[in-house]
Amino acid sequence: MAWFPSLNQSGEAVALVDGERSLTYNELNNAVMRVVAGLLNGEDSLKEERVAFLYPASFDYAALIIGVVAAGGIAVPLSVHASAGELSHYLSVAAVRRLLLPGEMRSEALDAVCEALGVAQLAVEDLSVGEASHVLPLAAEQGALIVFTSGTTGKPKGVVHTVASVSAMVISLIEAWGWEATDVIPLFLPLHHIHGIVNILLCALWRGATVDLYARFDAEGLCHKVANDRYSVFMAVPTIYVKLITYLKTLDEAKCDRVTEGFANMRLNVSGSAACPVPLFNEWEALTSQRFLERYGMTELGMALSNPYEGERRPGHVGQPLPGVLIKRLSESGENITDPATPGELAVKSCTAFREYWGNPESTAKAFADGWFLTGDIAVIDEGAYRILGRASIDIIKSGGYKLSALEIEATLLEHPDVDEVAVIGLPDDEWGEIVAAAVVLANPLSEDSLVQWSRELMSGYKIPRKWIFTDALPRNALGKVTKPLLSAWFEG
Ligand code: MLC
Ligand code: AMP
Repeated sequence: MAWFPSLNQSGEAVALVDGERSLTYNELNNAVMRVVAGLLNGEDSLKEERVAFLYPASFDYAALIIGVVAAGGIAVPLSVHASAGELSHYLSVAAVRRLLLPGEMRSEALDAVCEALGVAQLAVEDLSVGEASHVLPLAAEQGALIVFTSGTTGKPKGVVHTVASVSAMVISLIEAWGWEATDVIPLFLPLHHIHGIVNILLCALWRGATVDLYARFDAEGLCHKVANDRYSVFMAVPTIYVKLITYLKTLDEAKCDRVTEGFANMRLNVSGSAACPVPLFNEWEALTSQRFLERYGMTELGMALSNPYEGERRPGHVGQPLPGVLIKRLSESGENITDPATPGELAVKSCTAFREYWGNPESTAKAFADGWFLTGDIAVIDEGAYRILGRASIDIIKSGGYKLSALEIEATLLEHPDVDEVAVIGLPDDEWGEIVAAAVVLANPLSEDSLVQWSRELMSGYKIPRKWIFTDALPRNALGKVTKPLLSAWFEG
């Protein structure tokens, strides 16, 4: 199986740019080969060893994500914003033995986690620079990538993609969205999720295009480059487009015009990972004359539905199944819905679908019905284009493109000795899509601030509720279950 043909074919073309530094495909190939030889250390395959890494967007990150797979391992890119507790969960679920990270990512808390789990920490430079090993060819079904995702139960699960499913995702999007070797794209999305990893980094590098790396989303720096016509393609979550519009409004007219022209001159602006509100679609078009290509995807599936690259892109709709994707819609009782206007849960079969949740056969089995992956997303079909209405579960929250589990946040907050009961919900929000809100019953007096500070030690900042209500009792039904739909009204006003 040819893994990353561009490494040998794109030669002196620039693969990656990080500030003032750039890396050609030849140099990337050498870096990948060093990772392969260093990890293998004389063996011929890592045999699906899960090699985790905690690198920000960097040349090392790119060499690792390609190199671990080339060496027969499973790449486990971890969030650089994760708490030590979250990292402990990821490392133990994936039974990781080696964690690669730069010195600045090391901490006492992480040292303790790694010691407890028997995980060796090393930097890319620490890998031995032995002779290039004889590497076994990759099999289509071997694992390539584990990405953690939240679900409706328990802590995040490790979604295993194979060499075949990752290759299929990349090849399908390159074809569908017209990637060219001349493309230049900025990458500011987190690199522990499919959007940043596959749709941007791997697609661009596979095609021999150029990726500008950003440590984080930076509207000013990005718009400066956009104004200089640096980019041909732009991909982001809706929240980022909202933030860009807010930033544009701070500029004087001439500067703003230059930036919007820069967007207008691109060949493609993609929105995804969360619903793009129609007013946002229209505002972006009015500013930049770009009609977003909105698409729908999921960690377990890669991209499933997409508006056309050429053809009508309808606001509020996510288009049609990508080639190789089969979709049906199911009723609550699992029956096939044929009436396009009747809402149904999307069930998907695709060559881009994941293999399993690592070490969790029970959840893997539950995720499918007769071989169809159950997405939990409800949709209708309007004149041939799918429209996502929402999710079947109230316990999944999408905030700024991150999928968050209300139950996981509740379980964490309940660890506080002064918290007796808690219910977490998502509230609609113009900028973030949804924001996290918590209603809490306290056992002992506790301030919101101290609860927030305490939470920071245990969870990533983006999971921490933005709105809090402290109450004597949560609304419950006759069975004692919290009636979450009633809770939203508590936060109004
Ligand atoms: C950051 N914060 C968030 C947040 N992101 N809070 C809620 N939701 C979020 N998404 C909080 C931080 O914890 C911090 O809080 C404060 O906001 C400022 O942090 P920041 O890092 O400066 O924010 P910013 O850079 O503006 O980040 C916003 C963002 C980021 C939109 C750039 O959220 C982001 O990159 N989102 C993309 C996620 C993504 O790639 N999803 C794809 C999943 S794959 P405090 O309190 O610490 O100050 C998928 C499949 C598919 O869904 O279809 O693509
Ligand atoms: P994740 O598990 O982080 O990959 O998130 C996948 C979820 O994001 C999907 O199940 C949808 O709920 C949501 N999603 C992704 N793209 C879109 C979109 N274009 N419109 C609405 N929801 C989306």
